[in-house]
Amino acid sequence: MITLLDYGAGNVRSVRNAITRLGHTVRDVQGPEDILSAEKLIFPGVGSFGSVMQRLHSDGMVEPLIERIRLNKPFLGICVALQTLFAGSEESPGVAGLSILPGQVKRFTTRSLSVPQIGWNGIVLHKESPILKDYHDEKLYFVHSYRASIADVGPDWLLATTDYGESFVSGVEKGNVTAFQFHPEKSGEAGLGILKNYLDSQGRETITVRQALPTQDKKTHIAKRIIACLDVRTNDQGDLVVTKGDQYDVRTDGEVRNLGKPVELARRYYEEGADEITFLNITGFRDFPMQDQPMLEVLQRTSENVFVPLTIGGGIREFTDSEGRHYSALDVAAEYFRSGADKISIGSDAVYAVEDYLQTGKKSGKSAIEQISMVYGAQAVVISVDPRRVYIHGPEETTHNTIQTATPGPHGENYCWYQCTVKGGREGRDIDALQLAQTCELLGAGEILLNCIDRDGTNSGFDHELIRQVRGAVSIPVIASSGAGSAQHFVDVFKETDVEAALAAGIFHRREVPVSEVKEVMRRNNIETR
Ligand code: 1PR
Repeated sequence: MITLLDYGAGNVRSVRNAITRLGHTVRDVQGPEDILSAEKLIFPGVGSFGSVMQRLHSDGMVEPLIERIRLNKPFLGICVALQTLFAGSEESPGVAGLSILPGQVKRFTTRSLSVPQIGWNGIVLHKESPILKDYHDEKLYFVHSYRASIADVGPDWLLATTDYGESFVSGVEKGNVTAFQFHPEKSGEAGLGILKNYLDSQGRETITVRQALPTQDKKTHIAKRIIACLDVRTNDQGDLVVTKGDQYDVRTDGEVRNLGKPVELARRYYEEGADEITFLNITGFRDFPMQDQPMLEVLQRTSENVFVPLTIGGGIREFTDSEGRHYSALDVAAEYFRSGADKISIGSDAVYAVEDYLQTGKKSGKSAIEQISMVYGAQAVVISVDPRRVYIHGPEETTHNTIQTATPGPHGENYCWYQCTVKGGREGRDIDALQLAQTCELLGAGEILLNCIDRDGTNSGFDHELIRQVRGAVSIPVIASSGAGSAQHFVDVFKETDVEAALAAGIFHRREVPVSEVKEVMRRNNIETR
């Protein structure tokens, strides 16, 4: 019996599913007394440092947690839970942590790498740990903007470090108390193995100080992520299917293309080694997702078998239903997080939010981006950009950000700008991709999913010109999307641009290239991969 400290924020479903999958039963902490009486406790930290601490205080959990740790009772903290062990965090100035360890958790200061760190990175082990046994050479999934400093953690606690521009603490352990900055429940089979080690471990009565391991200046490297994307919609027969468009047109001879069932395909991609799965409800701009129960069910069922991050997009916006009931974008997102999503992706609504911002010059605080980012953190908010090239003869023809292009337009135009669209590419707006990405970052987005309508479904490779333009303008991670037709195209995009991840749909659905082959070719080309 495992006791879970779930205070109702974000996606704890995956932790639950992982524990159940490993054959254990989950019990929830009902009150402070359960913290002390639990045989084994898991504390998955979700949200900002301040919101976690506030919640622990209001539920009366702070004292029992400190006492549990003092008594050396089995404890596993994940992500922000590791950070709460410290005295405080730059993320929430003035808020005290559990203060088991001294010092402040700080924001990454690296300028050359995107923040948040999103992706699969390694760990350097500083002492043996029964919980990391067999898995310390694996890449594990991290998602965070703040990190604990090695200087604040003595040898009695320091378990693992990771490098992301700088070295930081990715694991602490003393006796039966362990905490990780990475997410074992999102780290595939390796993560499940780590959780199993914890679930099966026999707590030791006394704390034995383990000998430090030689680390020999080992460094870890973040992997470039490969993401499988499933565009989902109801076909004319009323079935929810994975479809795929050519430049966003998903019909052949008037019929919606049916490339498979969402839950089955997601599982296949997980087993082939996809680092992340994205679902896009491509008719979300007209259907209301809260009535779209099948989509929620797709997520719930997928998260039972898929232990890598899940993103869901389509229809994330505020809505008033036919009975006059109002749902904020936050309500919609919350429903998705509860169903197993780690990130939500916003398309059309982001364009409208940016138009508002550019008109008023002020943040309204009301946009979906701002609200969701405030509650769930920037790393949970992805912006899906759907741009299309507008060719021109010279930059003087537009006020938009232009590029000189190596693939000229139909009339020999050597320049273009990338026009953002809404409603699945049906309507062009007076905003370019660079403006959109930059403004969304300002509003609190944590990642950009950069599609390209001109390349979508063409198998002709990613649009490096677009990717370079946007990647160079933001400091959050960018996912290259649209046009992948071979494993080499992934190698090309990672060599030619600085993107953190690349996404594809058609080649995976049509079984032209499996995810495993993409990774094999990346490895052969010395591109860091999981
Ligand atoms: O506007 O917030 O409701 O979100 C709608 C979402 O649905 C957006 O993310 C938008 O990109 C997506 N979408 C809407 N219509 C379509 C369509 O195809 N008719 N799909 C659509 C866009 C997603 C791409 C695709 C890549 C890779 N497709 O990410 O997966 O281009 O494809 P490829 O590898 O086969 O070239 P909202």
